Amino acid sequence: MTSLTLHTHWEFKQRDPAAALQDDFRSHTGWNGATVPGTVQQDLLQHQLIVDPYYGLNEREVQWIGEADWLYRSAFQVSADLLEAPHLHLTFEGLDTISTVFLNGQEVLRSDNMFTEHTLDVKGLLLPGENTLQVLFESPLKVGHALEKEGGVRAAWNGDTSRLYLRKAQYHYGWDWGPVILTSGIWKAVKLEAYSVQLADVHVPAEVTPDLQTAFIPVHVKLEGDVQEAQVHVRLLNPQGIEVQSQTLAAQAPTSFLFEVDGPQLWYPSGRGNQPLYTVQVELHQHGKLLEEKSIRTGLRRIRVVQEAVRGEKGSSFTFEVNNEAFFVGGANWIPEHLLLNTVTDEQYRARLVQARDANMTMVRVWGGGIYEADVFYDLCDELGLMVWQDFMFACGMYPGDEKFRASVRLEAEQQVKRLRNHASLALWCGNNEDYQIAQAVGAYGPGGDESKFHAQHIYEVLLREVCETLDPQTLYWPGSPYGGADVFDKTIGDRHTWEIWHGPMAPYQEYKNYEGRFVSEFGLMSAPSVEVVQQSMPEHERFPESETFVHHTRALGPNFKPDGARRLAVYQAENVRGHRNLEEYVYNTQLIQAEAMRYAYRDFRRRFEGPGKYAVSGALVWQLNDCWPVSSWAIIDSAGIVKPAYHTIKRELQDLTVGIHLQDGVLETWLCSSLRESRTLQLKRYAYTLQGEKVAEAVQAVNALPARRTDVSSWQVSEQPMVYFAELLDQDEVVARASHFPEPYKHFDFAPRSLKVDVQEDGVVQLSSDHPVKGVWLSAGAGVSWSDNFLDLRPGEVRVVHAAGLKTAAVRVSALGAAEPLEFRMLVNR
Ligand code: BMA
Repeated sequence: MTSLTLHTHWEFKQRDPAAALQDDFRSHTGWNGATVPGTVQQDLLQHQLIVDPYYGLNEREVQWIGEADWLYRSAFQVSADLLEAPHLHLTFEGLDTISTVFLNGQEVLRSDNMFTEHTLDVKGLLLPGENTLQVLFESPLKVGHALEKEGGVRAAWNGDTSRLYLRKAQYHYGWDWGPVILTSGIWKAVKLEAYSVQLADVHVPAEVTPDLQTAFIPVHVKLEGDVQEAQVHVRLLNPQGIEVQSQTLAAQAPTSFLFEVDGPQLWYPSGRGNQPLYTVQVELHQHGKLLEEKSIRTGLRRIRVVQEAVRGEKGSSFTFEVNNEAFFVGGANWIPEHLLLNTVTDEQYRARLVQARDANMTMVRVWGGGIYEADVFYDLCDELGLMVWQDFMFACGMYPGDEKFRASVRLEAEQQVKRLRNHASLALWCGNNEDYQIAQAVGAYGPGGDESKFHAQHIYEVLLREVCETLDPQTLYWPGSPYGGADVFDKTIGDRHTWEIWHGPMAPYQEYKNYEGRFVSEFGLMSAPSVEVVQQSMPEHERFPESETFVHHTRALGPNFKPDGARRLAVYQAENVRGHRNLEEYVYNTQLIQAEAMRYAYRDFRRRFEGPGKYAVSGALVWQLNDCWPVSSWAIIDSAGIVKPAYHTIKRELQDLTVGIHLQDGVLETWLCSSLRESRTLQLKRYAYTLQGEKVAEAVQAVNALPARRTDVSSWQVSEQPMVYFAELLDQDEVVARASHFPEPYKHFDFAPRSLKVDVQEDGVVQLSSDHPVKGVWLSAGAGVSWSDNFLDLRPGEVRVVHAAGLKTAAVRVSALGAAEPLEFRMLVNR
């Protein structure tokens, strides 16, 4: 097979509505070099024809681009030899979005779905020598509005409502954490393929027997073209790269092989074991010649979602089991890393997913308002041991359900399921994001709801289920997120989005335990991005929280869908901390509140993973891991890749062993959580200190942490006075987990870090200590530095040691609750 990518010599220009289309394509003026794959916005930026939409208020200046039509053209050479090939196919892997393609002036394709690939038979259309491609992209907004005029306005949360009619990444229309940038362009590869016969698809539905002793690895090969005298040769390589089995078959379509592996090397989520990946190599031969080869990586694992009774409670669990082991799944929701998707590098994907893995996460949810992610994303999840909860691309809207729309969705779903189904990391398919929730809000779902108004219900409950059960029967299909139970807020069945905190009634973040679900697939609290991001994205005179620019970079929508992030942030601050005195303190305060909220959330949700028969809460995915532009948002990593304090809080709460304390009616409830496979005998130390740092009580005892569950420890009677409590869990004298309780609300107390000492040593070792309790010590030394631990609560007299990988400067900036400005500590040289 010959495969040529057609990515060079592309040009683009804005469509001139006054000119006839072909005249416009042939015109000599207005063209600029285009990047393919890419988008108009990326090219305009590259040619410095627009301002950076991410800076200041610039987003407003670039809206015209999404309202215009755009032309792309290129010429490519085809040799006479190539034309001889029996089959010639032209493939567009992705067109964004309303597009018409002309080959040598003849219309060959119309596409209105960004998520589908199109393969065209162009035999007979290609010419020897020069050929031309022309692509018209119509304004998604104009087309969407026309469709909306015809079909009626449908309810949507976030973005222009016309988005519901178009199969285009929904966050391009603006979201409560992202700008409006309606891209157009050839956003995925364009290829010309010449062949007699080709490997059209390889499906490897590997399966591990319930006793984990054997794995069956079927390999289904689909060929296209003239299969006479073709042979398919399939090899299985073990994770060490050694061929363990091979088979050859004469090609009929379809061709199936079966490998059987005794004692398979099992794939585990990160932290629970390794991620060995087997490789299936498929070679296609004809007349003794190798025509094509494909390599598929596969992981051997048994993933199940167990829904069983929860002892003494209503409903059922929602527990992921991998290789027969149930464990608490901690993770995060993923949004696209950028609006200009082609600017996201493989390194950026890796960096972000490594951050997730390093935070002890085992799952990422690819959220339905973004995209079916790039292949590299899933490859990395396979390698890093991150399970993927994969939404279909529908979010927060009452989508249409007519025949035409359904046909487009079916094609999209079939292609995406085929593309992703071989990945070891793929753990669950999910119909949509919050479409049941909005349906319930408009009276089309839930108790008393009129489901005849829920036009897309058939897509979620029949169409997508059918596609998944036919093409990927091993992976659970779940109709929506959230879904399950009497209504979308049901705490006892299925997954749940907990937004009573932040959205809705704006409940205090200390109350996460009142808003649990069997699997909490969303919850979160907003904070500002790092000071670095503020500096990079706003002019100096606008770098304060109340400025127009700052508010522009703080979306979040209120009940009337007006941006109200700044207002909600202000309420949570007013309830918990004293007013900020400068930008640094504002950033610190909002990030502290987010981190504290995530501490409550993860600790209280995990506390309910109580053991076999009582998996009351089996997972928690924070909204959201990452950002796509400089913004105040729920992200725990900002758009520069700088982690916020909440990142470290979550990382700690997802360790194999944790200790939890909770002050309730004069007693300090204490418990342990373990993800280990066996019981572990540990030492528990508890302390009480005055705010001034005087130790008033201390207790030490041996405890036994039961495997993969919570273990309760006897409570501690405590004083009426506001005290600071610390708990430390020790394994052979080493502290493996900590918890602390500072009196709340924090604003009533003076926690200023008066006696804080920070010693910056060589090799990135930093020692911290204090004579009195200090809350939330945040160390920073610029982007690129990764701290072994951060956002620390200091117990008086204790010396804490942390490591800063990549520390290049001698100075570390240190913030803490109550400090007006970060203190700077320098390394003492020549001491
Ligand atoms: C969720 C998500 C997004 C949204 C987030 C924050 O429910 O699904 O739609 O960005 O809340 O409001």
